[in-house]
Amino acid sequence: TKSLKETLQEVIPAKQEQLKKLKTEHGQAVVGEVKVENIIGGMRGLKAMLWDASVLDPNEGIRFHGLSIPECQKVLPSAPGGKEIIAESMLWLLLTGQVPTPEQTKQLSKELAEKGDLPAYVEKLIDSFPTTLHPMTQLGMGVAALNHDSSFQAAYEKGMKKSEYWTHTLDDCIDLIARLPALAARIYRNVYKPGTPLPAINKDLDLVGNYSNMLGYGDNQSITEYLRLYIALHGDHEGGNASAHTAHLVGSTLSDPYLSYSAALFALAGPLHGLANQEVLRWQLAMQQEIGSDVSEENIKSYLWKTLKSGQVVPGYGHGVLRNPDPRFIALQEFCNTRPELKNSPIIQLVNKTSEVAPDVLKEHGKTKNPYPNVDATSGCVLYHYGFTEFKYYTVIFGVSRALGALTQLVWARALGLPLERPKSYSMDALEKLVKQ
Ligand code: FAM
Repeated sequence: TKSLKETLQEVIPAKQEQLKKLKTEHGQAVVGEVKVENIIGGMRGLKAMLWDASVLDPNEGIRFHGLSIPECQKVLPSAPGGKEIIAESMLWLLLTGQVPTPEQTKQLSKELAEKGDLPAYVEKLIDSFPTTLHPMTQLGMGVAALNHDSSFQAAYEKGMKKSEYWTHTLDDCIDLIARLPALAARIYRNVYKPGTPLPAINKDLDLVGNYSNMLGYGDNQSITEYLRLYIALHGDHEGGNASAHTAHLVGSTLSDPYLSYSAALFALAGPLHGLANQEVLRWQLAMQQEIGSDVSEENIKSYLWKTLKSGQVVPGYGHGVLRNPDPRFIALQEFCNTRPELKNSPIIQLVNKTSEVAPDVLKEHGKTKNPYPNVDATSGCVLYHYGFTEFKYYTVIFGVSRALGALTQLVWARALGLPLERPKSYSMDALEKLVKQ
């Protein structure tokens, strides 16, 4: 059985060759135009980044190395005794472009569990934070502090060859992914369950199985399976989203993976990005309180209008790229539909009903280019149903997940020798001058 590193060693030369060919044969080909509105509009729609592991089609949604979410659910190995995709099999697919065997997945689980303990100084750092510090701030700081042990940084200082960048990047990325559950669970325990003992990492469990266990949900197979699915599905969403892009940008300066991913986490902490799942829950609960048990279309509609008229966005709806219901939302809905306790849960029923009513209201409102639910329209509400009600923590789970894709790309950026990212900016005066020419 080939290890992850051996598999990567095999696939990298062909990709390096592909890039070289693309550059020499098509380097001057034009893929689009840049309008002033793109420059003003947050570069929306510009085809300007290389990101190999996943591509987001506006209508169809995400594909990981060409595989749709239902296809991934069919072919990617799950945890022993489980049914859902696990982080290890998604990570393997993202990194190598290949579907791992159950044996390879298990081997990777074992490697991650063995590397999963936090260094004592990071435990101390996390324990020193006030419990009122937002969990995402704590996570970002903890991840940055892990760079104390960066293999990439140490090798760079000694003077490594460019061809060795990726192996050290991979070592750091695997170490970081391995340690995320212990870090994220420690934050949860400190903030929400102070004084309760944190279970040790179980070497026979997968990454998310351990995470769930350390959070205190290890006995609940249903929530553990949900976390596995959620974390695998959220792993990557091409390169232009704020967190992935931040990791890529910071990594391009040859900052190590810990610093790069910590920067990404602070982008994820914004309400228009990763914080949306906590916002959705807050908003759905306020709706539930206002409309009470009469979950009629009319009541939901008028609550939606109330939100819009007060100048707020409807959280969980719209997307920078997608123009259809998010297939990740659909996959989570299907997870709920196959479990009676979730199907009958009042909050899930409200989410489902809202997803039927909101698109027409948002179309009538006429602003958003995508009136359909994104993944966060339901992700936090499922956790809430399970009694996992500390919604300020939800983005941390997203942060554990997004590491899979953002860190994959760091490995590839170094393997492909991608340069420092440096787009050209203009002042308004300079732009005016440019368009008048
Ligand atoms: N409710 C009300 N208005 C909305 C809206 C929504 N859900 N989504 C977009 N709009 C507005 C938007 O504010 C903008 O208004 P202005 O012209 O007044 O600035 C207009 O519609 C055009 O926006 P767009 O081009 O359709 O969307 P953007 O690409 O600018 O923004 C989002 C994309 C996701 C930031 C935006 O749809 C939004 O704010 N959604 C609600 C928050 C949310 O659910 N974020 C989670 C995104 C998620 F996928 C993730 O990162 N996890």
